[in-house]
Amino acid sequence: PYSGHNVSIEEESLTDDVDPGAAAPPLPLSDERRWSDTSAYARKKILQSWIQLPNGNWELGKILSTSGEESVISLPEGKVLKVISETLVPANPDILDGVDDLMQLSYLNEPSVLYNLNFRYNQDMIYTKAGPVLVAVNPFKEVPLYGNRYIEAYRKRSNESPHVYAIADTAIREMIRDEVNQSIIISGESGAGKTETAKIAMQYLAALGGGSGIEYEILKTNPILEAFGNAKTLRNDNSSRFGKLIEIHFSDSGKISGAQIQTLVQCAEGERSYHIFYQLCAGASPALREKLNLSSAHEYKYLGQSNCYSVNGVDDAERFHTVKEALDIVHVSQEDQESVFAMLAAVLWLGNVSFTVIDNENHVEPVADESLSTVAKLIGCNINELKLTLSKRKMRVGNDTIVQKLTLPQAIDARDALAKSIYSCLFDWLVEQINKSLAVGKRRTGRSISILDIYGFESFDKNSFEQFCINYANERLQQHFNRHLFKLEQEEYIQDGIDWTRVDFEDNQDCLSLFEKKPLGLLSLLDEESTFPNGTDLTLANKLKQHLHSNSCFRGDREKLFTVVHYAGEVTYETTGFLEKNRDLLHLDSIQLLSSCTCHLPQAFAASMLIQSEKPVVGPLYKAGGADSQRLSVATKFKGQLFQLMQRLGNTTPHFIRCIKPNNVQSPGLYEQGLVLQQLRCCGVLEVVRISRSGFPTRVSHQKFARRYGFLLVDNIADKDPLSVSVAILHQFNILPEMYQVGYTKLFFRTGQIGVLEDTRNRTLHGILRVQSAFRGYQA
Ligand code: AD9
Ligand code: MG
Repeated sequence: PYSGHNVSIEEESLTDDVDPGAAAPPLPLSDERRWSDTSAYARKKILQSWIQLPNGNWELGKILSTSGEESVISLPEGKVLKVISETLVPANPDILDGVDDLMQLSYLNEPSVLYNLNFRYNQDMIYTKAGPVLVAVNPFKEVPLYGNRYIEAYRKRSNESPHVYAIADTAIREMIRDEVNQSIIISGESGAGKTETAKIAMQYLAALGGGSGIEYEILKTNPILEAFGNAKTLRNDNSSRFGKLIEIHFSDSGKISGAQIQTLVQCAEGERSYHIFYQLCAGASPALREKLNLSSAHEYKYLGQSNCYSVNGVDDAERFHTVKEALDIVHVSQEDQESVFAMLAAVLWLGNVSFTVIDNENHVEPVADESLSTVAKLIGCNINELKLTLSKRKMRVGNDTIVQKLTLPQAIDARDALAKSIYSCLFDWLVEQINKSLAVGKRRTGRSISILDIYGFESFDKNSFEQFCINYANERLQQHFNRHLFKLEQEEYIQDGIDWTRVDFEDNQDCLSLFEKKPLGLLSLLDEESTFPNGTDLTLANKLKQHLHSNSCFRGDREKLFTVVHYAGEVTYETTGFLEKNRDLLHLDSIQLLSSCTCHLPQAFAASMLIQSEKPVVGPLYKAGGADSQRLSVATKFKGQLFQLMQRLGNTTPHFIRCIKPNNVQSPGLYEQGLVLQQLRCCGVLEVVRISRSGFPTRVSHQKFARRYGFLLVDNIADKDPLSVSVAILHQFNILPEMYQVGYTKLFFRTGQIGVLEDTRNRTLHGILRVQSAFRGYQA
């Protein structure tokens, strides 16, 4: 889009003034025109324009002249360029700089949105509305926007700038007013600020609904879940490895009465392991160390894999005490806490278990050292049983049970699968304890506000199983979003009897069906291939292509690649690792070992693993074991949790927050256009504003409208009903028919239209005031 050649034109000194009258022209009706309104250049009305530089960034230029197909523009550094007019994208007049709702922009194109967010970001205004959605750009530093003073201002509505507090406030009000449960749905990339945003929203709810003391317990779940569920990654020092929905209950009197947490597994490897391991190693008391036979973090193989033992600015020992206090507050007993720490130590020691080769077929056996004996002691099992579990596998073939000896890689897999399972059961168990502590009890009369903190849509150069799962979840959330926004909106128009030539309502049901259809959908086919012992990444890819090639949301690419047409764009996935990540590698022998333990946690874990097996989805390792030994695949478990989550969200009024990460280096003040743009596209922010504006987003009841503008009418209106008054006003001010619709109870306007009337009203009022004061002056 960049013609690239400088032309020799003398620099002209251009005045900066822009005709403010042209600032908010009536919106063109067609969306296409609003996106790239080049016709405006033809009319030579636009003075400023965006030009895309070869590096992809947009720069603001002044249009010096336009002739034929070419325009001459000057850039800020004084460079003058000749470009093809069509490649220019109109810029908004300066008076629209930094508007707090993107809907107010006259030209709603990508560079204008980027610029507006950047303009605000530079002034620490990290929140901006995009129609009904709140956009939050991560400041990566403390910004003075929080705390009691701000909470009070938003409660009183004396501060109206966009904020998480404002969203939380609206949720509370709508919950009370409409008697409908609410949800705040937060999404964004890793490191974009979802978890912080969720905490800020909780802070507001706790401040307004507090009083019983339970709000304090609810806030304390954060340090616990972060310790056990977060880890340092390259993208975020405190990256959540799980998705979370917290449902906060309110009593009839508007006070918080309890909460429920639901989690969603998100499989991904961190750079460091979960924070709690380092915290335990750094902060355990001498007595606890002794009891758990605990060493320092450096001694454990699971913690040393990345050589990253500390996080900048974080004191792990101190954090350990915070977590213990929080556990006290949510009523996890001392005894249970000790069991939890014992499980953590068991996992660490398990990672140190090593193997020796015992025959010439490379079969192995664990070395009977301190690691092995400590694990046995900590989980309360017989050391020989443990040894057997880590070196052999029982399989049933027909009616016979055969025992297979494990080779080194198999034994390592078995060991790691056991450690991972213990940890994930421990996490689930903790959430269960927290839920018990925060439970509202049976008499649940009030309403709730749920906060969802979950990964947003992801599209990288290479996309794997993790992106596959998370994008599927986002597809579901998007449907919820669409349906809420557009269907409800449409219903309102229809209810009010207005002519609703349907705004293109984008439904992503086709893409969801591609994932969910049985037996020929992505998830079913993946599970099926995972059960075949000979299934490979390539056979999976071929199977998908074979069965889905005619689906319009699917495209088979070369070798292991396939593409899904998501709502936020196409994503190409590579099946490498899909089967392995989808299979649950835990042996039945390991579950049996846990159920034989004398300690209560491992027993509880084994029981919960077996409950999972009720709806069998086979993995290759269990196929021989009969139905009772079959366990859920990772994708199926994910889908189940997602359905539960959607069920909870189903009957709520959603409020959306999209978090944006302005740079990849977690540093303040740095705003990378390309990175931001890609996220805006993924989270549908641009689309939302476009669609909202293509409808009639401003609504005013006839009564209110007549009351506000009736006095402007030239004709006498004393005996007229509000609807007639409304229509008379519209006619007198020549509001174009395509700019409004008259409903039974309300008027519906396109964006910006009401502003025209407001201006007239203000001017008239001003006039009246001037006349009045002149009159008073005359009297004096
Ligand atoms: V992940 O998907 O869990 O990897 P999140 O949750 O999106 O990610 P998180 O909330 O953890 O990101 O934010 C990352 C870091 O950004 C935080 O640790 C803070 O240092 C920083 N951050 C985020 N939001 C704010 C804020 N409102 N004010 C100040 C912030 N710092
Ligand atoms: Mg997070």
